[in-house]
Amino acid sequence: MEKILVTSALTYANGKLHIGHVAGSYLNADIFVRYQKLIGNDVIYIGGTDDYGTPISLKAEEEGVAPRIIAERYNKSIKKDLQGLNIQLDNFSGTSRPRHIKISQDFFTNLLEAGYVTKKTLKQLYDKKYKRFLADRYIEGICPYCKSDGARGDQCDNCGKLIDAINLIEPKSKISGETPIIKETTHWYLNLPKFENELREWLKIKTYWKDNVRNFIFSWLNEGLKERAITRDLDWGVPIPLENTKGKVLYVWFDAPIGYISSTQEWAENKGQPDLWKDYWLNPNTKLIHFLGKDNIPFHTIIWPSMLMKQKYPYVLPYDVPANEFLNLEGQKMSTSHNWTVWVEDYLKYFNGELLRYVLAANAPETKDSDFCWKDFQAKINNELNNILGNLANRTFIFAQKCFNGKISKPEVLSEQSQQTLNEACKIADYIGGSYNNYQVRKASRLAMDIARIGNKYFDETQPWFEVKKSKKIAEETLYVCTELLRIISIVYSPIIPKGMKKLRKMINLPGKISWKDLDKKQIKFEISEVSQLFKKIEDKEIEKQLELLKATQTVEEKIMEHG
Ligand code: B3M
Ligand code: ZN
Repeated sequence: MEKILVTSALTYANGKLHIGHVAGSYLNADIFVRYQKLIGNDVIYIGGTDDYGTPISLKAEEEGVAPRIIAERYNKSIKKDLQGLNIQLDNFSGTSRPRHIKISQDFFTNLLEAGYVTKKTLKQLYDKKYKRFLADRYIEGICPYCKSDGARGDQCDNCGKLIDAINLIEPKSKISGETPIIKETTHWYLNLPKFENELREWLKIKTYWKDNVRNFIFSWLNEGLKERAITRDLDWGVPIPLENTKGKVLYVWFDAPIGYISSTQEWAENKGQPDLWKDYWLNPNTKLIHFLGKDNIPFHTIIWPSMLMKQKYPYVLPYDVPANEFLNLEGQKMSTSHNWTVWVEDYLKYFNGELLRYVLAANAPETKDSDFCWKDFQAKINNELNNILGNLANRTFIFAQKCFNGKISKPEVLSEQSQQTLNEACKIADYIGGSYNNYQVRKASRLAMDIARIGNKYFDETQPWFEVKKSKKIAEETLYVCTELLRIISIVYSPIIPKGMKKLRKMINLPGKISWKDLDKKQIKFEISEVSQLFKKIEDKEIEKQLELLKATQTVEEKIMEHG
């Protein structure tokens, strides 16, 4: 049995959950965790919100409330929307909770004492009108690398590069709109160059990491690591644990990943076993797996491991960092500031969470960016879930009820065709397991649907509606094989569409609790009951409605832009 600790990137608590978050790091992690549970591994799934940092304080200023109010509001809202999609984390915390402060400060102190943090006086951008240093997102300008407009003081969304705000071209303060002046301040820097050899050594054996992740890391390393400031002049954040440093806090990207640990500690405390977190974090055999979007790669593969290496506790280092690419919407880059996204809360007002799980899994941005579009959503639900999988269940079960009173038994001998069909399904089920294990959700989904395709083809070829008139036995054999395929599907598809598969199992009178090993337990008899439609079809007008809603938010947005 393996010990696995899975995390999803901590969502900034400055807004609601949208489909980009789901496709980027939540759904794929949830599917992976569900599979690991099915094969009997000891796995916990940890997450929460990233509560500090300028995204949250900016939002608070916009609304004229305290940052804590914003953080708590969105922590609740994100947690609820995740539940609506049946994404089951073992713990969902937030980095502004008290337990997180002490451990973050300890991380800082340990690095400082080990000689990996240095204090420096430097020049920074300062808003004269508001008498404030402009950290990270308080500043915008042109990216010094790719020259795209709207780059933030910490990172450019367009090229993904981390930026030192002072290098932005034509910087503007987000609070006053004015050009900032340059002023001296003091900050603490993490000496990344000093980690280079150790990092390279550690990364040497990570040959199994995804190509997109490895390419990113090595281009970073080859450009040469730079020292990075890990403190900021702000009042919202973890105060730095040194005398006379009022108004200085840890940089959000320093404390955020520590949130994975503090969330695990919270989980252990809630379980009444406060030391249980150590079983995962301090165990060299734990597989620590971070799911995240590609813009978070350098933080998790360079900065975070460096931080972990120099602690007093022997923390485990990331085993894998399966980063996803981005999800676009209707062919355009998703953007929350332009309201060009689908908010999960809104989605759930119209559709079942399972459908989104299915479509995002089938279309996961695993190796390259992918696109969510409503027409394709409808096509996938109607043509695949309904016309292939739903159809196989429907035709098999209705027939079984009509001609066999729902009772189907395994024939003593199976025809060669029947045997081959079952063998093929078992072989595919193995591949599906391998795909889940390799974070290949798209492939797993396609293969699982292939089993249903094979079932429909077999049903068509064996013509039970025709055979039943001559020999009930031959018709029963078809129904047996198809029900057996559906039983297999109910296991292999359960990480992606757990509720639908539970419903399917109920129709075949099989227990809701499953394990991957059940695949081998061939069923001798089936009793089919309570047949109903597995998934509902989506009408054109439902999709038109969504497209209208999307357009409406755009129109409002344009109006705001026009009238200021
Ligand atoms: N909050 C960035 C993001 O939401 C950041 C992730 C933190 S993971 C430790 O993409
Ligand atoms: Zn750029």
